[in-house]
This record gives sequence, C-alpha cells and structure tokens, in this order.
Amino acid sequence: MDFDQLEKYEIENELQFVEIEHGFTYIEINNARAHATISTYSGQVLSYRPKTQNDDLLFVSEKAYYEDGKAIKGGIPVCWPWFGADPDDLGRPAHGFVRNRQWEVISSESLADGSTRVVLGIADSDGTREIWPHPFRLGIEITVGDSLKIALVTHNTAAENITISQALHTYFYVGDIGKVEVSGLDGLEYLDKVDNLAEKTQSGPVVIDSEVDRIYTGVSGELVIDDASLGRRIRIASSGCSTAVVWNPWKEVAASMGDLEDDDYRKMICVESANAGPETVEIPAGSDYRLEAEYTIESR
Ligand code: TA6
Repeated sequence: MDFDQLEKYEIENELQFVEIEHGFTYIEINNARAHATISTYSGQVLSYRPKTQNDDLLFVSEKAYYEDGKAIKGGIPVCWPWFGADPDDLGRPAHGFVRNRQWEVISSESLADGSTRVVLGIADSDGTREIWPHPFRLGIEITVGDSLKIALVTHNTAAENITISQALHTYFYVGDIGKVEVSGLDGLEYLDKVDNLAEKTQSGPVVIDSEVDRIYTGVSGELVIDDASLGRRIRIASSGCSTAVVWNPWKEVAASMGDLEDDDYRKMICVESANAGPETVEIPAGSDYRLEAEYTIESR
C-alpha cells in the first residue's frame, strides 16, 4: 500500500501516518484518552500510553531490527499461524510469518467514547503459500482508548478446515523485573521450556529471578502484572484462548540476542494471550476465529 493511498484513513487531530527512517510506515494515534504507535509492517502495536500515565505499556528494544523479513523486538508481535518452533519441522521461521510482512490498512474510525479504532489486515499471497499452503485473511482490530483492545481475527477462506496456533506476544515495559509479580496463574499447570518441557504446577504469583519460558494451560480470568517499581498494575483480560505464555530471557539469553541490550531483560516481561502448546484451534472452512486481549493500566 503506497503512502499516498493512506491519506483517506487519516483522522484530523487524531490519526496520522508517518514514514519513518527505515522505510516503514507508522500509524500515530493521539486522542483525548491515549497515544499509540502502530507499525503497518508486522501489524504491530509499538507504543500505548493512556494520558493518565507517564510510562508506556510496552517495551521496544533500542536494538530492534527494522528490516524487511525480520521481526521487530518489542511491542505486540503477532505469532501466526503457529506459535514457537515450526510445528512440522520444515525449517520455517519461529512464530509464523505475519510478524515480518507488510499489512494493509483496512479501516479507521473515531468511536463515541473518544477512543480510536484502526483495522489492519493481511491475506495469502504467492509468498505466504510457499510457506503455508492455505488461503486466509487475518485482521487485527486495535482500539486505543482508556484501555488498549486487540482482536486478532482469522478468516478461514479455504475450502477445508485449518488448524493454527497463535499468540499476541506482548512485551510489557516494567521498571525492574526483580520487583514484578504476575498473578492469575496460581495452581495452574505449565510446560517449562527451560526444563525440557517438564510439567509443573504454579504456586503463588510468578516471580522472575532467572530465565523463565513457560506455557500455562487452563487459563481463565484476568492476569495482573504488579510492578512495584513503576507503581502500577497492568490488567490483562483475554478471550478466545486458555493458554498464557510467560517469558523473560534473563541475562545470558538476552546477551546472546543481537536485538536486545544486555540489561534489557530487567525492563521487560512477555505475558502472552495464546492458543499454544497443547492448545491448537481448528477453524472450519468459511469461519472466523477471534483471539482478544484488553490491557488496562492502573496505579498501585
Ligand atoms: O514466547 C516465548 C518465546 O517463544 C521464547 O521461547 C523465546 O524464544 C521468545 O519467544 C522469542 O521471541 P522473539 O520475539 O525473540 O522471537
């Protein structure tokens, strides 16, 4: 989509398109409630800050790659149509192929409550069918207001059922990982990716004092990131999924990643709304599937 074609989606004093240095286009939303930045490459929210807050909801690495074919480290990357390693072991990229492709703008609107909604989409092409041989349309509905609402909508345009896994791989900004607790997972089973996928049971809130990479199953209800350092709580309400992934790379893994500063692990935590691990989703031909998350920040 050419930059000139985007003009019709602008909303005066509320939604603008900006061409940035790396040749990518950002959507800048600034309404009475909040500010947000969204990349049309990758369909990825990079920043969200309600007007009542000083700090961003999201972490984006200073060393993030902004290159065609690479994922941007931070914000809300979309993992689709698989989460994690290639499920068929064909050497395809981890976390699927839509987080490193260009998306189209489908619509934009101001809502009566002062929030702004923008919808981006991506559909199958020769390039995607080489990797995954199914027709599809994938939309992301992003509503920027007192909260940030995301709906990832898979339209199965194929003549047969498709099976996917997926995640909103959200990187939350935290003041100091040592002062963070994640609640809402107490008593749930998880697969521990740093211990050969051993099955374990969560006891109490999740605290991070080493590498954590866990797939929690049977999740229902709200998750809360309690951040004593920033003096805030982030509430995560999800639907269309019963899996949550919690990831922090800790020191050694962070240092091995070219797109993270060595000490970035102290400023981020991924808490992901997902259909992943044992939970996959079969979508009948011609049907839609919605994975939704709403993020709300409150002071402690
Ligand atoms: O969601 C957690 C995880 O799958 C980890 O296993 C780790 O590999 C991470 O994602 C990688 O995320 P990235 O954004 O670097 O591709």
